[in-house]
Amino acid sequence: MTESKHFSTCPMDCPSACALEVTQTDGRVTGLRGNRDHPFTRGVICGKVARYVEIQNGPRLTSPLLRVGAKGADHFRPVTWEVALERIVTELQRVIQRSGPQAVFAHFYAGTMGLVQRSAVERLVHRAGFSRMAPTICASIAGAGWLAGVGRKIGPDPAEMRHSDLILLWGINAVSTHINLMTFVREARQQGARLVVVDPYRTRTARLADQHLDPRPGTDGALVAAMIHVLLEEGLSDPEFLAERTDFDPEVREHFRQRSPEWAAPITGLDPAVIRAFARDYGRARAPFLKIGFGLSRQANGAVNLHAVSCLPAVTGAWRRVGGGALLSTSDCVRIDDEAVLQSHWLAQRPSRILDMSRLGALLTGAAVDPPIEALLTFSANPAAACPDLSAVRRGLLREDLFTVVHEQVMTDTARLADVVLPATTFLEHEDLYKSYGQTTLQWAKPVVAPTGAARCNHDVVDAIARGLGFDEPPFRRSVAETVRTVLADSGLPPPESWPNHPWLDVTPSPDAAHFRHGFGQADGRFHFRPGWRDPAMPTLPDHWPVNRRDRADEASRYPLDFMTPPDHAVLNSTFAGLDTVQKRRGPPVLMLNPADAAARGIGDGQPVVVFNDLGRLTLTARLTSDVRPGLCLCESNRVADEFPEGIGLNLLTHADRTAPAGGPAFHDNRVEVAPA
Ligand SMILES: Nc1nc2c(c(=O)[nH]1)N[C@H]1C(S)=C(S)[C@@H](COP(=O)(O)OP(=O)(O)OC[C@H]3O[C@@H](n4cnc5c(=O)[nH]c(N)nc54)[C@H](O)[C@@H]3O)O[C@H]1N2
Ligand SMILES: Nc1nc2c(c(=O)[nH]1)N[C@H]1C(S)=C(S)[C@@H](COP(=O)(O)OP(=O)(O)OC[C@H]3O[C@@H](n4cnc5c(=O)[nH]c(N)nc54)[C@H](O)[C@@H]3O)O[C@H]1N2
Ligand code: SF4
Ligand SMILES: [Mo]
Repeated sequence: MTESKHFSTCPMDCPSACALEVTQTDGRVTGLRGNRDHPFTRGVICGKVARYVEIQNGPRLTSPLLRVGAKGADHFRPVTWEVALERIVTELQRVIQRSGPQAVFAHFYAGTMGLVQRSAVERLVHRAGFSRMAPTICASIAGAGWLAGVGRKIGPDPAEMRHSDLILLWGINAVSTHINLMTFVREARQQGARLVVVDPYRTRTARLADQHLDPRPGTDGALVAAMIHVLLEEGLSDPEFLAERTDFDPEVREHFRQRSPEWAAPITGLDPAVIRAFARDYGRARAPFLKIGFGLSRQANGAVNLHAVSCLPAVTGAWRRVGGGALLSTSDCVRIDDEAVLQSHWLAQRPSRILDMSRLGALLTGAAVDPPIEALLTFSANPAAACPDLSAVRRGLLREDLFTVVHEQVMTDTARLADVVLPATTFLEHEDLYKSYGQTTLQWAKPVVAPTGAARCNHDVVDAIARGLGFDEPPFRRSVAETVRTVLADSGLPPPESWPNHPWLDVTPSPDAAHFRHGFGQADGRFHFRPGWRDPAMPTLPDHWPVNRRDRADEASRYPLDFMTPPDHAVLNSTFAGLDTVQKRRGPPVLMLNPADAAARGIGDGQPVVVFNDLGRLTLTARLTSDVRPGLCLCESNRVADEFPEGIGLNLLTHADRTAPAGGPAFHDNRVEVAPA
């Protein structure tokens, strides 16, 4: 028996981007653990990835597959890569000849966050003139909200929390979604800091907090406006910071003067005294660290709310202090030039249309799409689970005239509906570079084991399809290793072997940069209370913007309950959802419902219920709990279609409406009615 240890990086779409230590025994991966030397990972990884061997050595796709029989019948036959590629090339050429290259659409996301693998398909899109994709499924609403005020996606290093006396986790369920952050929260609490969680339901994170505030979903703008009202009225603001470092002026002051806690109370469902006390706690804290999550942005008014929350440290000048300020994302800590991956220069010759990935259902089924999508290439994504308005997505994927290719590691809800399924390597089988949106290192990971079966990485599959289509340029003939080196060189970064902390590179911004001491990321260097939304319907100042499902008269009355679909603890998006062990441990999907709402409907604990709205109906098991307030119910997401009697996933009940200002689904902004099944 030969055993060896290897460095790697978790490739999941998770802000932690953990540095891993992987054990390999006789050519197989036998264990994964957190790297103890990495400054953010500190030896801790989540329970999900700790069991990654169940995927790595589990029911993987090992060979290309061709569909046999009707779509969705789930019959495939294994073929060689040659046969699969020939089929793909023939079908794509047929579509291109008939309807032009824009009839081909590549839908890809963050199954791997690796810089080289994740975006590989874009160079084929650019060269061939396929339809381009607006990557809105996750971070576009939050990003817009943050950039409107702060202007740049950096902020204080979570390691600063130990200097903070108040930690706010706002719209983030870090215990489930960003476990390593909790290491720093724990350290701060040992030094005496208080922890407050703002989340509409009592999450695992909220349970740990000194205080949990549970505003109704989509009302953070109102809560913050009232907090700022109190901060200004009670002398808890920093007038010098406001005058010198922000666009604050008498008009802004007058706006907040009209937003009292009494005004916000009926909107948020919080007691005015609670809002007032919370504002005072924030205003009196010396160095409050505000960690903002993505969850609060997944609302129709999410960008407005997120911008509002980001205003708090600008009012009190908390940015000035070590341990104070706010952090959404660290993604601008390092500037990566990935033109070697993307080859976007080809766009100049063939600028193609841009389609919104979150509206895949409408794109595949709508009459207004011209030319219609006739071929779909899916990489590192599982739209038949992750996209909103699933019934439209599913109808689209079932179109007999749609040619679908899915490149995957495991059989997923999307792969089941494909014409050709291609086996993909895992991060333990291919090389890549990883930046992070929650910590401040760049990492490099090499393969630990050989590919499983005939699996190939995204980079190689894209290049093989491109060459089959006759694109023979050098960018389609480079190895992954060469591309990694070119990306680093183009970004002005040294090759990985020379990184002092090999295999990671510290890209932590200076404290001055992280606290914007030389100016915020706006042209005028100031923090903007005026978000300057280009969409004239959006409020000009931080406010409650009543455009959510609850605010639509027709829907609010027919569907009396707010309904959210936040991520499950044990599953990351759809990764791990297919494992038997996970499904057994989780049991069937559960609807969390307040006992008062259950009583009004004659629903008992553990009883099957139907949850429905205009989009569809799903059967779940009721769990009566005061973890949700009256009027709110929710189902933690990330299930496979087979776990529901209806054979379709939770996103059946979520809307795909384009959210202002830049698109993106409002996954937690739904209305439903619930009845005994
Ligand atoms: N276990 C697990 N971890 C994950 C993932 C997963 O699926 N499972 N997904 C990964 C990905 S892709 C991402 S983007 C991150 C996301 O991780 P987070 O940033 O934590 O975002 P979410 O989990 O979507 O939502 C966080 C919380 O926001 C709350 N929320 C919903 N609406 C509102 C609101 O209007 N106001 C406020 N204040 N809160 C609200 C939800 O109840 C939820 O508890 O997690 C990553 N990590
Ligand atoms: N209801 C509801 N829906 C949601 C959310 C929610 O909170 N609620 N969250 C949303 C969010 S934040 C996000 S980011 C999206 C995620 O949406 P997606 O990114 O579409 O969902 P994933 O489940 O992460 O799918 C990634 C797939 O990529 C595969 N994969 C992993 N690595 C590789 C690789 O190297 N190559 C290839 N070819 N495949 C690979 C995995 O096996 C997995 O099946 O879901 C969104 N959907
Ligand atoms: S999913 Fe997140 S917390 Fe878990 S190992 Fe990966 S990066 Fe770390
Ligand atoms: Mo995400």
